[in-house]
Amino acid sequence: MPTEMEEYLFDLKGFLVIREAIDSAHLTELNDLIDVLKEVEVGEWSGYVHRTGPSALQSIYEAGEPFERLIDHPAYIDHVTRFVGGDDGLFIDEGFMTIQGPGASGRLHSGAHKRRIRTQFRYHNGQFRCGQVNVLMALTDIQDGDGPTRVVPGSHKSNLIHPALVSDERVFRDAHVEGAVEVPLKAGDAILFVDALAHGAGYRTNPGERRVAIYRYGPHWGSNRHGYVPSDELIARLTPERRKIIQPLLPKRPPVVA
Ligand SMILES: O=C(O)CCC(=O)C(=O)O
Ligand SMILES: [Fe+2]
Repeated sequence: MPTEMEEYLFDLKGFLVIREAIDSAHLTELNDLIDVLKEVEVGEWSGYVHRTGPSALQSIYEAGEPFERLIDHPAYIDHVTRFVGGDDGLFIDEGFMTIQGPGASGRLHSGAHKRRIRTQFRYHNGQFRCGQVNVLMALTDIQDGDGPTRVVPGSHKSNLIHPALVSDERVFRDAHVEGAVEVPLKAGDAILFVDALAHGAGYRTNPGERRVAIYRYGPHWGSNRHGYVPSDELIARLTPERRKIIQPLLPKRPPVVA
């Protein structure tokens, strides 16, 4: 479970950094799988993994056992459970990864002013009830110049839109954004944040690749953000604990009449 201090800081800032969440042997297994998957053409599938753009691979938990281990990794799963709250368990509504080379950047987006239900931050009666808690895992070092994730601490409770977002949601690229901080990570570290937090990837100036896996957790009654369904093979081989997070409810159909 998160410590009292972690809960205080998550409530205050909207994010936490978990150092050395993934060990180096596991990182090697993940990166070896990615080396193969990055050859998939944009728009094509490798099994149930979908390459949706130059940088994105969707349903990455279908890519093999090393990615399945990330579904309920002991380094963060109790934190996620506490911050999503409720008693009926979790659901991953999007599990993907991105690969970003030199010149890539992410725009600043989100912020509590939107009052979105799906991504909301909520705390009531001693319980967190966040609609979407993201675990962003660094699979490579993401230090100065590598495009560290930037966040606006506290913006998960903001009432006003960040002034830099009003006219252009792409301002985050290279300029300093008032109130934002970079979160440098070593490979294996993770940042956990409620999606209502204003955030975005930084601007990569260095050569090489920035690789992150992102699993978004919400309450068990959610639905996949893009409509992806898990493969029968994945459902069959997952541990019961992991299966419940990928498919919390068994699809119910009338019996097939012969
Ligand atoms: O890659 C990043 O640093 C940001 C990703 C992002 O926007 C998200 O996880 O919602
Ligand atoms: Fe985001």
